[in-house]
Parts: sequence; structure tokens; C-alpha cells
Amino acid sequence: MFLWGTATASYQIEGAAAEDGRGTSIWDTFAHESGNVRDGHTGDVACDHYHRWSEDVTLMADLGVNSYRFSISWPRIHPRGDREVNQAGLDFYDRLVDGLCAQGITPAATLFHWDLPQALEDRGGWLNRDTAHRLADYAHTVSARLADRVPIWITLNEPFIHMVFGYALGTHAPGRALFLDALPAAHHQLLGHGLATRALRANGAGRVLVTNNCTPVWAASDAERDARAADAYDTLHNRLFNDPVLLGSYPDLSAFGVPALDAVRDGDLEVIAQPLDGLGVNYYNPTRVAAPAPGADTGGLPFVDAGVTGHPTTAFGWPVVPDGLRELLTGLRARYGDALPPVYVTENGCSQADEPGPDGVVDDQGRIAYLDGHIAALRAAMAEGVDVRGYYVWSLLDNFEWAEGYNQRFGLVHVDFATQKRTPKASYHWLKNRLAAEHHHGTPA
Ligand code: PNW
Repeated sequence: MFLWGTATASYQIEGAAAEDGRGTSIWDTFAHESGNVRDGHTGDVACDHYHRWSEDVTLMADLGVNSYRFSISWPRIHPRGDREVNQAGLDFYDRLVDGLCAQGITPAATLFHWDLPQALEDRGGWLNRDTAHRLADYAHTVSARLADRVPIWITLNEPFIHMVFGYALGTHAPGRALFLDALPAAHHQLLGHGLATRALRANGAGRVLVTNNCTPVWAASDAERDARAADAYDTLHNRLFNDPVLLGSYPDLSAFGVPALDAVRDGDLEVIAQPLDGLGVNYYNPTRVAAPAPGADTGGLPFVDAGVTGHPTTAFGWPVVPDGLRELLTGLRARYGDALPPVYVTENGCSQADEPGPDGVVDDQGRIAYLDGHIAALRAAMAEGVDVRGYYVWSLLDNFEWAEGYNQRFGLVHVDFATQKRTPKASYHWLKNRLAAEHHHGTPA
């Protein structure tokens, strides 16, 4: 059965940051330090999903999705990052999973969606190889409790974005600006993926995936130097995370003047490359890059962002290019061939400045056009031979959009953060009709 779902992440929706024994995560620390998040927003309350999860499951059941991708808050389970387990944290996900199953909604659980226990950051976070082993312990704890009812597990969410924003640029937690010295955070996350995969399989987890944020890369011109810049960007953003998992090798970064990954030890790539049941792909937009101007200071990077022009943009300023999803998926198939497992589009969506009108209706026509275009592109990729098994809209609810706080709304459901009132937007009603028709015909969209 093709999986149609919505996606969320723990820190972005749960709130209840200090309840039931939850430990501190790097996002608690980061958001509470002034200047890091727009308007000083934090995830302390967020969508209060920790208390309102049942209402949110009902919203999904009414929408007609057959799957839900959520993430588990690591510090709710292991508050200090060590092996000590907080049962109340496990109990929360137990209730949620039972609630989903009762509605026929297949749970897909992400282990790490960026909310690392602060205690692990205090020991170096993902720059410390030991964190990979702690992820495996955590994978063991949660799958021992939930794998009997959760058939789909995603080890990591977007290790590229976490490395770049968290460790290279410092715009996300843990707020470190190490530039190219952030690279060990890539390897240690991937090692954690491999070790966690083993732990999940030992507990009978059904399907194990990793989710990478992928982007088609366009060269700004036909010039050879721009083509090389595009190749370099593609290597760092896409191949650095897909190659080791799917092929068992890292791409050669030295070809672009980027230092080699010296964190890699003998045997690591075998751990990272064990067979997967699927590749999770998050797609938002393509990226267009150029070679740096002669003498420009790019911090050692062999490319600059040239911007995608000539397309509509979202509230975030991200270009809307539906065909980029088809290009991305067929490109993955072309590059990896039979080494590409079934693909799950684990996130796709857009932000808009949505507010209810005088009639109470949130008329988000832009989101409807976005989703309609991307679902058509998904279908085109499948017609061209890409084995896609699922599609998840980011996001069910307007939520805490990281460094942007509550200022970027990605939800199918509007949230009034002052009252926690949920209002399904026009896109929710549109998708509901779409899913009902899909159910009727039995084929994807
Ligand atoms: C993803 N970019 O993050 C995350 O998985 C979600 O938690 C997030 O809410 C969603 O996309 C929307 O931002 C991204 O700059 C963050 O290319 C930044 C980028 C892409 C994805």
C-alpha cells in the first residue's frame, strides 16, 4: 500500500519541555539564549502536542492519511544521554502509537530530528564519536518498547542540514560555527545511523530508513568552472550522505580542495552501508550555484549560491519548482541504479503567511498549488521507473520552525499559538478530497 502521510518533529510540536522527566536538549539551550531564534521564540509550549496528541491524531484520521511520520524526543527517553531510561517518556510514545494504530494510521518514527540531549553536547555532540554509540543505545531502548507496533523507523533526519546549520554555520543548535571543521559531524551521524540500524534490527524493526535532505543542483551557466562548482556542491550536499549509505564509500572531497574525512576508521563504512529498506528523501527546492569570483572569500568552499530565479517563492523565499522533485528522484535512480532502495518522500511542503479570514477560512491556495504540482512530479518520476513507496507532507501543523520560531507556517492545519486552536486550512480539505479519490481508484494520486 502506498503511504500518504503528514510529518512532524518532536521539538517543533510537543512543548511540555519540563514535564514528566524530560531532559534538556540542545534546542532548549539554544532557543533560550537570546538572539538565536527570531522574536525569542522557544519550543517550551510549541503546539502543546504532548497534551493534545489525541486531537491531532483525530485530525489525521479525518484527513484520511494512512501514515504519520513523527520523531521521538531523545531527552524524553534518556534525559542525561546515558543509559538511564525515563519510563514516562516511553509511555507518551506508547499512547501515541496505540492511538495511531486504532485509526489505521501506520506510525513511522524518526529517532534523531536534531534534539540531542544537552548532556551529550557537553561531551562534544556529534564531533565526538561516542555520540554514535549513544544513538544506538537509544535506538535499542525505543524499539524494544515500540517495534511491535511501529513498522517504519528512520534513524536520522537530514544529517546534512544538522551538520551545516548546527556545526558549520551556527544558525541552528548547538550553534557552532566551525566551517569545514564541522565535517566529523557528518561521519559520526552516519556511523550512528549504521549502529542504530543494527540495534533496530536486533529488536525486530520492520523497515529501516535514513532521511537525507536532497536537492537537484544546477550550474549557473554553461561555463566549465560553474559546472565544477555545481559538482562540488552536489558532492557535499547529496553524495556525502547518500554514497556511504548506498555504496559503502565516501566521495572524494579532496578533488574540490576540501580536507579528507579523517574521522573515518577501518570498518566504519561496513557499519554505515548495511542494507536499508528505503531511502527517505526530503525535497523542498533545487539549488543553483556558481564558481566564486576570483579572490572572493568563501571560507574554503569552491562554490557560491547563485539563487534560483524565475519561479514563484514561498514565505521563506524558497523557489517553488515542482519538476525538481521529478529531476531529483530520476537522478537518484540514474546515479545509484539497483543500489537505490525504495524511496519514501519523507517531507515536502511550503511556508505561507496563513491567517484565518473574517469567515474563519484559511485560504492557502499557494499550498494547494505547491502540493498539486509536487504530487504530479512524484507521479511522473514513478512513471519513469523510480520505486516510490510513500509521500509525507511537511507538516500536519504550523509549528516551531527552528531559527524562524513560529514565523513560518508549514501546516495543513493552522495553529493559533495563543489559544492552541487548530483550524484545518483549505489545503487540508483539498488533500482530504484528493486522498478519498485516490483510495477510490487505488493508485497513487
Ligand atoms: C527541514 N534548507 O529542514 C526539517 O526536516 C524540518 O524540521 C523543517 O521544519 C522543514 O525542513 C522546513 O524547513 C530544512 O535551508 C531546513 O535548505 C533548511 C533547509 C532545508 C530543510
